[in-house]
Amino acid sequence: MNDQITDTQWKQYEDEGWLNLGPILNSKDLAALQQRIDDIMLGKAPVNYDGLLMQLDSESGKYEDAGEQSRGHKGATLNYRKIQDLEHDPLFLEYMQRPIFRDVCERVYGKGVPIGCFRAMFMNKPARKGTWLPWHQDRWNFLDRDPLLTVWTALDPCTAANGCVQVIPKSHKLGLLNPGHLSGFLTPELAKEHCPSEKAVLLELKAGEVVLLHNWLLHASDVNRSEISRRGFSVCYMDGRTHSRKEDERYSPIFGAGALTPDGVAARASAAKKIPA
Ligand SMILES: O=C(O)CCC(=O)C(=O)O
Repeated sequence: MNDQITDTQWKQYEDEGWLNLGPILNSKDLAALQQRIDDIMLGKAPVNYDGLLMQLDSESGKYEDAGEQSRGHKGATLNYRKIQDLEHDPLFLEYMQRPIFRDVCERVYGKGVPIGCFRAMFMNKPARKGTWLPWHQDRWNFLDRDPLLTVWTALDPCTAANGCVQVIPKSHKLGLLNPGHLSGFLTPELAKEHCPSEKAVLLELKAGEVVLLHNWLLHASDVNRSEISRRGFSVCYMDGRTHSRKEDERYSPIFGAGALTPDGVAARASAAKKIPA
């Protein structure tokens, strides 16, 4: 298992805007996270469902047909597209707080800078389903500074057939192309200009492997044309001093003073309502 990042790898990340860190989860830890996310989807996990943003997948494969993104369980099915706020699950939090990710955060944001979580989300392409996610950069116009780092972990083997993430290398150096995230998919003209298929690199990964993505790197992902689900866990680490113009937004501290702890999270989850009605 890889538990450190080298200066050579870091230079590659800075040049290309992405880096395959290789295997980070051993088979036991991988199996535990796979089981936990399936249990969450099936309504069997000891989590506070009212604290999780959950979205069902689309039936048509079109992004605009995906279910509403809102808090709470939406039925016992593996056909979820997205589940967010997973830092409130002790297993996922423990994984997010591994020393290798602290090291990467220090390289991005500087030593001693508190690190928060902009989002910790499960991104799923159920077998023979999934939704085309158009080309975009990860940027949100209500923050006073951009989060810069996403750590994407394969919970299944990810291939062209099941809708692996694809990227345009070095595109993080193009500056900011889309004005905001939610309406921020590239226009068809910009996608044609910057994301021709011959430039796209498919991030095919083994289960348990991790890629680092610069948040300005153009990325997309296709539908799943296979029988194998494509489960991924995507964590966007931010400078903990970031301010949001949205009054009700709070970001969980992950590294530094006041950071969440797996025990604290587990205790809060067990005090809250667990199993959905
Ligand atoms: O998992 C995917 O298909 C896309 C993920 C993504 O856009 C992200 O992690 O920012």
